[in-house]
Amino acid sequence: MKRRIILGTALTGLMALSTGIAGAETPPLEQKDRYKVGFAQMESNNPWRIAETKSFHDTAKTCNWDLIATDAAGSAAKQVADVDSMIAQGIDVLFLPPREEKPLIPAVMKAKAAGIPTFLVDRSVDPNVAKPGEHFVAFLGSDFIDQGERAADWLIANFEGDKGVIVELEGTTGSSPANDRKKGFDDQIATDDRFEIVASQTGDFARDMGRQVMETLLQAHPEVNVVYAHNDEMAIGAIQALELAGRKPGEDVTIVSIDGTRDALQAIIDGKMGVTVESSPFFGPLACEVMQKYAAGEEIPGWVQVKDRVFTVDNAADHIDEAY
Ligand code: GYE
Repeated sequence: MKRRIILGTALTGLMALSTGIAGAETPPLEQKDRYKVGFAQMESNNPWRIAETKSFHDTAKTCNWDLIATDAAGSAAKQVADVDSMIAQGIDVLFLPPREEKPLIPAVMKAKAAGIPTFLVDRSVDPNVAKPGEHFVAFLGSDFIDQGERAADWLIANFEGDKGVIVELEGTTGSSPANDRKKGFDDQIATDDRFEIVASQTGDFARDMGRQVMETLLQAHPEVNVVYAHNDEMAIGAIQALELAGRKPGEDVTIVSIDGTRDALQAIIDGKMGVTVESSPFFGPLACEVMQKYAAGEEIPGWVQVKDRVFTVDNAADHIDEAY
């Protein structure tokens, strides 16, 4: 019995050596004509997520992927289970947008243990626990702190009143964009003493929850004249709540947000929203390019950073046709 355990351990050790799974390196990716690719989407309740999933399906055709795409319907636990099932189906490579920073770490670790290289797309995991170049190859995505700072910069430069009373609608609790968009904005706005954030609450990156939270916060803070939403869906929800309460978004309430959805660009054109800092959902082509470089043995930086634009009344009409 003892002997068998020792043998088993030796065998696992050998396998680990040959595939690199036990070491500090990420698993290699063989160069082949077709790849079995997993894309474990977190939810499909907003245009951003739908555009991202479509981008992966479109890219599958041009990048020779046999794509397995799942939808965790807003549950981190289901997202982990979806990755388990992709591992069981023998995917070559995993693209994972982790819904929250900590709960998805087991999925990253399990993929590595199974010898599957993982690329995080659009959101990241807790960098103190899972690291690029070791547990996953790279994070493909935006600088969320910078996005928050740029939203604050626009407000500082364009707010005309004496006192800005801000309600902040946060994204999904425990997600990297919610953490970082809050930090970037809050730190930057603290440099201008005209502004005060009177309430900051999660709307889970969802339109309807943004509307409901705004309704409640408006009752508690009727003096609010600025809304900073961590994404456009919540900003649109907030606009609905404000209008229902007889307020005039764009006139007596300044709305600043992040993403660049079609509805947000339309709201800017209509004069209801001031700015949206871009956060693009079109990750498919970048995923294809980075994966091919990795398979060719090229060095991949731990963070493949996406550059974002800013949409205001000056350029919203020029970009609405390419929006989603
Ligand atoms: O801003 C939001 C989506 O993770 C960058 O998630 C993404 C964010 C995006 O639900 O609309």
